[in-house]
Amino acid sequence: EDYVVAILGATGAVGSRLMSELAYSEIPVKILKLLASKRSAGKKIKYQDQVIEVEEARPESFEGVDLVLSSAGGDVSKRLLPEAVKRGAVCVDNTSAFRMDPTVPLIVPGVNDEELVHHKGIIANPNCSTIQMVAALNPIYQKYGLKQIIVSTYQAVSGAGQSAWNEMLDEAKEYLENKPMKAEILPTKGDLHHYPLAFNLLPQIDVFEDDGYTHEEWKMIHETKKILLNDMNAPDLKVTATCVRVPVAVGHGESVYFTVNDSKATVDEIRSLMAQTKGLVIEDDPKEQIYPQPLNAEGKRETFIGRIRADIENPRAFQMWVVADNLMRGAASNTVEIAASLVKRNLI
Ligand code: A2P
Ligand code: 11C
Repeated sequence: EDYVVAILGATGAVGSRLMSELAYSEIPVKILKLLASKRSAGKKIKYQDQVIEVEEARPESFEGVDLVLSSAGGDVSKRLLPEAVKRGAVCVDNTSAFRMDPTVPLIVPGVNDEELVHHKGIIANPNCSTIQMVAALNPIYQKYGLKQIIVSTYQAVSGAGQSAWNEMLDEAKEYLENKPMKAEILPTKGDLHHYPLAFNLLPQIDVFEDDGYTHEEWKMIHETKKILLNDMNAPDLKVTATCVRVPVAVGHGESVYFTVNDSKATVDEIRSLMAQTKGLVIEDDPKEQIYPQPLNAEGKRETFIGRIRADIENPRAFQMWVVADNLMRGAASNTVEIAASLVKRNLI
């Protein structure tokens, strides 16, 4: 059976990669519909040997659609995905709109695909920074159990969308020409203040919660628990995060400190466990100065891991450095892999 597929947010930074990942996948596509805002209606985009005209996304756009891949922001998903489900489509959503809904599976392929059977029309794709961390930690969690995760992220500007990415490039030019840098989007659209990212670091991704954490940090905590323990508030695993935006175009870096339950875990075992896991690539040779870098991860589907070492003072704790392309591993590849898993399991 071939599917009618719609990409919602096709003109965005993730949208273009959803198209290429769909073409790369084994999902049989009969018709592809490209949906975006009114601004993009009529724009023509190449897909394989066809030229497809972008349509404005409306509830009726989903008539006859089997599968929706969506990445047009949380508000658009909240408004349109229930309309798509009503019309019989299954939606894989790369926004935060439905992730914490207990009836919506939150999936990292290779980690918790078995949850897909419970879907009721919408499947959520986790936040990019959560995906790469959970992908790296899952084999360790399965073998040794995890007690605590302390993560600091170094997140690329593309995570904030194409417009934020363009803003940073403009700022870089302004800085080099000794002009004042104009900031209107970052750290996050619609917030009280905006700051330049070029030649800077912003310890704010998404809005602040009342407890002093940002919403990005909140997502890393609760999504990790939902994916690994099936409960967004699971008390057995302690997770805390500091999320920082860095002036990198593509590729999130994460310094991950984790404590295991099993005192027999060693660095060598952890390294070989991760090396045997599909989708993980070990780049870890301090003598040769080999470690993951965003520039090398760009365009790749894998998660890259290096700097694996033991905490000198705590035999149950370890550190590692994890890098992945946030638009691919953290978004488009994960979304399309979820869709492929649905097809394979006959769940569409
Ligand atoms: P458009 O290009 O027409 O604005 P990014 O994450 O790179 O910012 O991309 C966001 C994506 O979401 C784009 O494809 C954008 O389309 C789409 N989008 C934004 N607002 C809407 C909307 N109201 N309805 C449908 N798509 C939208
Ligand atoms: C960023 N992680 O880098 C965010 C982008 O919940 O899907 C993804 C937001 C989300 O800004």
